Amino acid sequence: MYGDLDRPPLRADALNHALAPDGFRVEVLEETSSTNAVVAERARAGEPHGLVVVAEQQTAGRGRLDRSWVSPRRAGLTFSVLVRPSGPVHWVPLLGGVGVATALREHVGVEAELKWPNDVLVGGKKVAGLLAEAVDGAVVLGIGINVTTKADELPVPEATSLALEGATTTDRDTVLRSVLRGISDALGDDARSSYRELCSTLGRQVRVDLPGGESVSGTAEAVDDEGRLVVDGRAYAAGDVVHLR
Ligand code: BT5
Repeated sequence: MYGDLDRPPLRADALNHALAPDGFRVEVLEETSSTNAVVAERARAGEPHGLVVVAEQQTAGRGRLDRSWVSPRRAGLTFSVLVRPSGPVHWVPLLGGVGVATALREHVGVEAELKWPNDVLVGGKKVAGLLAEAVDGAVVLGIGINVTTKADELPVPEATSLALEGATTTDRDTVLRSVLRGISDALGDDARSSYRELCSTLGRQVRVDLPGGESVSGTAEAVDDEGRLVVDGRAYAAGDVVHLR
């Protein structure tokens, strides 16, 4: 087991001080069900852009569809950002992924890439996942990143953590600061071309498992203006991608 010394708590005051110039207000909760649920509630109540709620532990962390996100207390970062986009909402989750992947590459020393729609992979394994939910014109961008998680703590064999991939830092304050700044830059610059560069799905043979239960296989050719994945000429708005080769 990791003791408290190995997994220190986040420092809310320092985070707020560092991130206020970037327009973020950070709240750290010791435990909650799901940070997406907390931020969605605040969005409905009219909270402005820039709220970030981080939980040291989630008891009901969510993935897409009815899946869950599982992470031991303080082993990772689990947080949600309230985004009130000035442009089209379709690209917000994809640009969020660009922010995460760019920050991990530039400040954390891992070769992060994106699997459509927005899994963050290192060495082909998932180090982070994003879940975007639309709430009254706002987007709640939920992000889970495995930081010091050990192999036997990861829920699935296709997962990894920054520590396991030889990151130059596993200090969660540092990683969170870099990632939030990365997200702010990616949203501000409308970094669609960066998405296409970082997305290792493009140009590959893939299988897309569609929400209805069907699957299609083919070449992932493009991501269109609505953020959909184009496979052999047909665009798909949702689904789980398997990279075949
Ligand atoms: C995602 O869903 O990858 C989106 C995950 C978003 C989590 C954040 S944490 C903060 C915020 N609050 C929330 O409640 N959620 C967001 P999806 O693509 O559906 O992947 C879920 C699948 O990934 C699961 O079914 C597992 O197979 C796997 N998984 C679960 N926990 C994982 C972990 N820690 N690392 C890697 N894979 C994981």
